[in-house]
Amino acid sequence: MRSGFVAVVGRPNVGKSTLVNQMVGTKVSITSSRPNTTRHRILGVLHRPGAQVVFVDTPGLHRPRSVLGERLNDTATSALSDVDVVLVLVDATAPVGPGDRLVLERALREVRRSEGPRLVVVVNKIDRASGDQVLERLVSVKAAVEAIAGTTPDGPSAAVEYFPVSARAGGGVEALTQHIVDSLEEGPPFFPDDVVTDTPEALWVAELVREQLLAKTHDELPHSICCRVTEWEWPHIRCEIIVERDSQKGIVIGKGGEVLKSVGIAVRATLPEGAFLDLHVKVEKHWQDRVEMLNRLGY
Ligand SMILES: Nc1nc2c(ncn2[C@@H]2O[C@H](COP(=O)(O)OP(=O)(O)OP(=O)(O)O)[C@@H](O)[C@H]2O)c(=O)[nH]1
Ligand SMILES: [Mg+2]
Repeated sequence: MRSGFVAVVGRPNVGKSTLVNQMVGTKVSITSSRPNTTRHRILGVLHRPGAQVVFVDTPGLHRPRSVLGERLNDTATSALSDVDVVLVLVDATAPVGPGDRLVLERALREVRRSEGPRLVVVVNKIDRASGDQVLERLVSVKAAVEAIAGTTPDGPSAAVEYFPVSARAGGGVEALTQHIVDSLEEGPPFFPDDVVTDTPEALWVAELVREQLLAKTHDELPHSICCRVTEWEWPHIRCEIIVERDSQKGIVIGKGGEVLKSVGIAVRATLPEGAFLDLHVKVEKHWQDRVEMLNRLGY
């Protein structure tokens, strides 16, 4: 039996959660076109004959503008320790920039430690880039790795591997997954065969509500939303949607309650039949910068 932990890190929005879902074969992490969608360390367990891979999805590393942002970065950075492989994702549709270099620096800091993880760099979204662009990203991300780690034959950059993939369409993902499985060492499974994640049910429902809200609202709102389940007495689930301002409350509810209603319908469709989802919107001024609030919300 081979087994191991694989941390997936990168700037916000590069497709980390989409890739983890694709590799695991089940949706374990919510995704959206907005940056900073993932706010927790989310596990996704891949079961293969003779192998188990535990992927660790992380919040996108970014320049924080709130205490929440700092905590998200801490969550992502701390996921790098005690893993066997670090997957750094970059986006094929954008040039390799300072945000990517910061991620590579953090990853290489771990890789350099003795018994540190191996580094695999993944160029994602190749379905939206030309062949020339993909090639340019592969070359420039390799140059960035070498600029940070040096080019000595037995140095950390010599062992880094590069994979172009489309996390959304699936292209290249099997080659990457197989490479990871083959590179793991002998070890016991960490989870039973039928377990794909350790996310508690209540947190998952709150995440599904937030995912729908991210898809259905605009502007600055996505960053201001937090969801949490406050009551779970099956089939009755009460989920609170926290926003920062009174004006945002109206947007989340929608004209005649239409936004909230469509969110409820979409989430209920993914839950076992009979679920009764009660959504409440609440204003908590500046919750993203209030330490005691963040503690209570589990960030
Ligand atoms: N075209 C294309 N879009 C992709 C691909 N992978 C992800 N996306 C899209 O990119 C957006 C961000 O994807 P996520 O998986 O949420 O990105 P993330 O890196 O987890 O983002 P954060 O959690 O905010 O850090 C979504 O709209 C995805 O559908 C891909 O391979 N091709
Ligand atoms: Mg994510």
